[in-house]
Amino acid sequence: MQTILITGATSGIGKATASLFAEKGFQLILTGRRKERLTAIKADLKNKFNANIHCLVFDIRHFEETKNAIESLPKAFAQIDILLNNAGLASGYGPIHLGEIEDWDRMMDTNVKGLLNITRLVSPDMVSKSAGHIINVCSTAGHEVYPNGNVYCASKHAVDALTKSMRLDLHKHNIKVSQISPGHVEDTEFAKVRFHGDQNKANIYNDFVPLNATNVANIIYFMASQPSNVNIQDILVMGTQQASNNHIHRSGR
Ligand code: NDP
Ligand code: 8X3
Repeated sequence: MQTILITGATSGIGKATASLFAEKGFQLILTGRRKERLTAIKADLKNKFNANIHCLVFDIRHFEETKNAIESLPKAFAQIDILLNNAGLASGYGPIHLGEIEDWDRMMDTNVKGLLNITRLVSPDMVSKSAGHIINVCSTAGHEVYPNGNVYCASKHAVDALTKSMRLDLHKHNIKVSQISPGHVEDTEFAKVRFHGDQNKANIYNDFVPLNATNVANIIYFMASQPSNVNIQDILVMGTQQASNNHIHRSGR
């Protein structure tokens, strides 16, 4: 049985991916800061799919906390086949000269340093066994920029650079490094978090149909289920009404 560790499994893309991989018979390590969410998701997936699940509660921004969590894994969960680097967020939306330092720290510490923290802890074991797959959740914001997106876009450009450079370092150890770069995705808490809980501002999907979290989970599963000689490097995917970060046909749902 293969084991996947999913960061940021308490909602959105991570939660949808946890459900799909449980259905497909994977053993899961689910992580996030909200313990009660993880407990409920574990019970639900155990009930639906009889899935083996271990939950780890930690803040990925802090290396020592992340290290303690990984080191606490029971033996049955210690061999990680797939690492899904999904935990991430946008915090704030505004021009650079009015940016909040706290928002900038939150995004860079989570999206870039958090991804690095867990990769540093999980990848050595993959190297020692010459097997493994790391899938990074990037964004269209890692490929192009848009007004008011400045630091979030920079953090996702950094993810794109790390995906490419991790692949250069790890391909000789038979480790696949892949990336998915979605445009707007609903059934997530992304917009609510970006707008600091302001539900009115977070209503950004009223007038077009974006991707949903299950669409993205399906693509992640497609990436993870290729034969051993195939590594999908990046999938850039948007809803049909979205052509780029700056071109959305808001013609209704
Ligand atoms: P959600 O807000 O629904 O999920 C984000 C997840 O990240 C949560 O499970 C959250 O868990 C976790 N997380 C955030 N900060 C931390 C932290 N400090 N430590 C540990 N876990 C953390 O949003 P999405 O599902 O949309 O986001 C998932 C990924 O997809 C992100 O990397 C995002 O940038 C990317 N993305 C999203 C798009 C969208 O339009 N929704 C489009 C393209 C990419 P908890 O709060 O419990 O810690
Ligand atoms: C999330 C999509 O367009 O808000 O990465 O940057 S977007």
